[in-house]
Amino acid sequence: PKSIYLKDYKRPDFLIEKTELHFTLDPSETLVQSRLEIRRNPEANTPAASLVLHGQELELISLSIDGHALSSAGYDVGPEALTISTVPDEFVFEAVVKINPEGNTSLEGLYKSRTMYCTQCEAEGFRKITYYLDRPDVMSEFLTTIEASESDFPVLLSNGNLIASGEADSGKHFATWHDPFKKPAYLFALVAGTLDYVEDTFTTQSGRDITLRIFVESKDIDKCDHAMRSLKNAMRWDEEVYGLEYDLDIFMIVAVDDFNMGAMENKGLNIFNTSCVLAKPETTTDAGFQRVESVVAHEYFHNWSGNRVTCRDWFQLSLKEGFTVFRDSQFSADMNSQTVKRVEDVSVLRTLQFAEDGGPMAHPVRPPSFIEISNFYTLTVYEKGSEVVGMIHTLLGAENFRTGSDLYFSRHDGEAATIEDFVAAMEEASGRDLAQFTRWYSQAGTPRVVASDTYNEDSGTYTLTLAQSCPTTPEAKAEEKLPFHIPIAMGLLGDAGNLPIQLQGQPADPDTDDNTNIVLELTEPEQTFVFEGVTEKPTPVLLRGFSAPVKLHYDYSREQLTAIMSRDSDGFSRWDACQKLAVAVLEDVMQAYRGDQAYRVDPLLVAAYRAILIDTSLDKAMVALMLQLPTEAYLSEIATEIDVEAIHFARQYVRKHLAAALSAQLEAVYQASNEVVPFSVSASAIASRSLKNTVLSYLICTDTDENLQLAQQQLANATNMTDELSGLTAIINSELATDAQRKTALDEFYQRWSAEALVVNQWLVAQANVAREGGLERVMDLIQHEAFDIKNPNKVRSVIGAFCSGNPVNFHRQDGAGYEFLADQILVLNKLNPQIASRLLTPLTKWRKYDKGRQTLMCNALQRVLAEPALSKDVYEVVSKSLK
Ligand code: B3K
Ligand code: ZN
Repeated sequence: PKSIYLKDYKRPDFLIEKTELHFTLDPSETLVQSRLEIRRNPEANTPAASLVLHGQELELISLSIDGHALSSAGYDVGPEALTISTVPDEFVFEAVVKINPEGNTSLEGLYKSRTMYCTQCEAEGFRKITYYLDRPDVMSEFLTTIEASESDFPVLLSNGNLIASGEADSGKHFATWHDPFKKPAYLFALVAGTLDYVEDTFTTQSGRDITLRIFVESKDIDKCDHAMRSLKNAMRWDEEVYGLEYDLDIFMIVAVDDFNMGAMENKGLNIFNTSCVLAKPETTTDAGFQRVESVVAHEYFHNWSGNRVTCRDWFQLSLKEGFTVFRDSQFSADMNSQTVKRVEDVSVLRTLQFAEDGGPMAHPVRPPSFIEISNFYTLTVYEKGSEVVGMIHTLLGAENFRTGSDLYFSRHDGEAATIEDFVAAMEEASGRDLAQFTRWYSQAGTPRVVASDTYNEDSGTYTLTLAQSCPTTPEAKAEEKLPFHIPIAMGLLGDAGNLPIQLQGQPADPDTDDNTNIVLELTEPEQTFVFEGVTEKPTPVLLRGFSAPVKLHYDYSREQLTAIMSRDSDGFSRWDACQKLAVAVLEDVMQAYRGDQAYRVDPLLVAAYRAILIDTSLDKAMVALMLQLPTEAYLSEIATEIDVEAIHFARQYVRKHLAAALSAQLEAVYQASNEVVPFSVSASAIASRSLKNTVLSYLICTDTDENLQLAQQQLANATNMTDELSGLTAIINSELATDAQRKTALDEFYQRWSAEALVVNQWLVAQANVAREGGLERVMDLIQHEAFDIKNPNKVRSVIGAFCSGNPVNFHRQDGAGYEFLADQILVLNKLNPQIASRLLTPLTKWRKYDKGRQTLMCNALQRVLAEPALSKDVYEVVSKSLK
């Protein structure tokens, strides 16, 4: 397999003005007739170019140009393309091909999920439907007719507006959809099935009525309310915050069970993984509700950031994804809690994206090359891409950012744009030069910023020095990297609270009433900032709100951290200080574990936790977040060499210690928050459950009968899935519970919920994550369970994915059996579903961070995968790059 490079980008030789498709659906022999109005692209300036159309796994039936059938001498068909060497400057191309949806286990192109047909075309799936210029800079108007059995597939959907429907021959019917907006083929969608729907309407700011429909299998019709509410909130929010209005007369969402990712923003016809659309209190956790809200919004926001303005090529993926993640994060923060959302996003970024940035698949937000684009739907392109947009927002301010966004959308509406176009609009709107800033798009790796300071009491000056560097990543050595433009939001903390800030050489800004916060701009390798009028030795609070995706080091004392934790004005910084303190305490225990010394849990942490447990004025969500110790995954990310056992031991030890030392306070909080109130997904109701269940997870560590009973009662009496699943999780992780008690809890839960696939998935995850000994054997049993299906990505993620990334002590067991298990599963999935196989590889790619023994075992597993003769591009790229 060969790499494709951004630097080789060329405009398309041909454009497709109009696309007409006719589908005759059949499980194994679907007929696709296409009629394409094609003309040479004047901008390509390639007057003699042959017509080369993408096409994969298609059975060609016939071809014609301007109504004349082509004989086989007139074209050449390869496994990935159809070439016609001589064509006129403008012509009508027609093709008939046959495809096999039921045999399509890759879930890319047209496939069957349970009883329905559906499609997934991004990035390059349309070429598995018919011959086409399957690239995002070829945008066309689509007219789609679907023909199928009326009794089996009463609902026939595609993009745009329904313009005709009726009877066809032999018990069939048809529907014709027209999408007036030009779009690339990756936004094409088709759905056929027996589906129910809920309907609502939305009146846009300009007074147009939009029909909203969510299509689901009838058994799920009671789980659509939250998605509908979220959709309407997102539509209103995008009008208010970005001035963007919906354009078609109808907006549809379809829920499908077999789906490679969360959802897909096809124009006017979003297709969703059931896990990202269905929700009701009895079956869905609070995290699930929030995921539905954010994914519904994300896909809706793509209508502008992605569809109306799309990407010129797949290297620009973050243009739509980074921006849209930024937009959905802003939305979720507005709907719920700013600080909680920020803490959640930063946790994901620092745990998972930083790990990606430090591993063999590290790539810039705009990758310079790829073998398989599906491998680049990454945390870097999405989450770091969103952080980069967020930094532009911070540097420009909300108002200029909005002006820039308006300019970007008006200037590029109906076009396929680049990241340069986006940055240029932001520069023009604000008058700021973002040239250096764009290095965030081209240099990979997480920059490191080291802060040091001095305080001069006599002159009242405080001097802060910031030095930046960036580690070596596959595309560039550390010494070749140029300095980043890094916005560092910060403040100074004194004994009684935040101190006023006066930067030397900068007049005080009369417009701001908050003079305790400033954004420093670090652009040099090293820079010094002098603050004046500082009346006491301050503690710097750096990177408030996590203003840049960097690793910032400052040598805080533990007392300084507790001061920030209790007194800083920024909620994110208070949480972050708490994490840092917890990391320090955990590292003490890890060191003692390795050195065979006595364990000590710094009483400062116990005191800090006690203080937040008894302070009823605090936001419960923040208390819950602060009480959660850094995860094993985060501790692994920040470690130079990952000591799997020490990390697990330390975390367990500190949890038990805290649970014992704070048992009275924990019990009091549990009782106080275990009130019976009508269910709601308001931020405050979620906060309350989050605190209660965090506390329960501590109480269960005390190994007392009473607390085990507490968990059993919670499981038995729960009226929502958040409480029910927390009860179950507590029991199956309890050291005190007997095997029989654990089994009963699991069996009863399964009996209760076996008909609800999404609940069963959570039941699988809960088991895959149990850290007690024997995890691998339990997971091997689970993949034999009737509830498991290797062809369903949600099941694969719930068992294999959850185990390999969420259960480090068992996955990384010393004998390497966890690695061999994963390699076995990857080899099976490589044939069935390459995208899922490739995603599952992630934990093995991090082998360099483990001890020598594990390194060898992990590499052996990777080598065994690499030796497979029929390796998909997806898996080949990740394995070969990881072993390099
Ligand atoms: N754009 C899709 C992702 C498609 C992934 C293709 N392998 C979902 C999203 O980001 O909204
Ligand atoms: Zn997206």
